[in-house]
Amino acid sequence: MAVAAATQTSSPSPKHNIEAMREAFYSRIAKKDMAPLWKVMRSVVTNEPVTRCQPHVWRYGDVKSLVMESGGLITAEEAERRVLILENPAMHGESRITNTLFAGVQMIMPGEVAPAHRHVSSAIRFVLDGEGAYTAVEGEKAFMAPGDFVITANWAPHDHGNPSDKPMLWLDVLDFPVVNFYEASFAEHFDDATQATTRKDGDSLSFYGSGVLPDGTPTMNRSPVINYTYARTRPIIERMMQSGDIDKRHGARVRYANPVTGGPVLPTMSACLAMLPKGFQGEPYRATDGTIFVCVEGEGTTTVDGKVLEWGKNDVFVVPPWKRYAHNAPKQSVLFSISDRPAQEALGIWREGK
Ligand code: GTQ
Ligand code: FE2
Repeated sequence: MAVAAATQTSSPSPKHNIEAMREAFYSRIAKKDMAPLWKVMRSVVTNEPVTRCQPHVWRYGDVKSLVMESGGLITAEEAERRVLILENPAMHGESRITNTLFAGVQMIMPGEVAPAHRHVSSAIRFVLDGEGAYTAVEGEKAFMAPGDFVITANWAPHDHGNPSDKPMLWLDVLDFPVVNFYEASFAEHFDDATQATTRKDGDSLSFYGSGVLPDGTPTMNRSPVINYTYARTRPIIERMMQSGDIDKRHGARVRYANPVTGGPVLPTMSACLAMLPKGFQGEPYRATDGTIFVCVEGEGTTTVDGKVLEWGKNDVFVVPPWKRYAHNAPKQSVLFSISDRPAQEALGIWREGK
């Protein structure tokens, strides 16, 4: 006691004093562009994933009428791409649905052309409405129908057109938040609005997606198949379901694969198609990849982190990284999904859990 009292007299507040010394030190090192790690350690090396991304659903009724309305305001040619961005409610103005992925709904009206360009960002398109519009990718036209899944790989030239008599709408998902995070974006705009198509329509699917490969096909980190049609994929999940091959969390699910390697269709994004049987009550699941779902058929709910998202045909919903979710389907339903899982796996950071 006497010692403490003596200390206090000689130095009124050693605690205050050390704090003041630390603060003075922090200001001095800030001038030399340095900062103490110990002040931020727990927030930069977090024990669990931290995300600003919120679970959310975009109902197709709203999306379709607003996208149609945008058709009266701007042409595809003027807009370059007439797309309404699906912005995560917690990230307005950041052009993203999760921290790593962009999503938007694009419309091409009859007779319109969206001019040819290419960029480092990879894209997937998932067709929601219309039939007979095409996307020309790497010299091949892929005519699209609802439920079709089309990829545009890194630096692949692409333009879209609609020779049909109905508007076509699709969901675009691109990885440009990732490309921009690395500050590695390039793009090129071609003088000709449409690219010369050098291959026959459907060549990529018949060459690479038929159980054979042109001899000497090199290994590649993106799929050589451009269009994965619903007509070919749906019967597979239906047969899986009939034979009882149903995952307790995901339903009867296939993963779209690169036929050369068995790996994901793109190095940054992977996609799945799942059928949920009538009355499905999925077990809870979580993983570090933020996932975008589209309801292709049926209706149901997905409970994400305690929040119930209701979905029906063509609704889009997002599940943030590491948030626990479980699907419920009172009717037989089909869900398409896309996420940044391959990018995380390539870096060795992807995890899943219950
Ligand atoms: O269709 O090429 O939604 O380049 C965003 C960027 C679509 C496209 C988007 C794009 C495209
Ligand atoms: Fe593009």
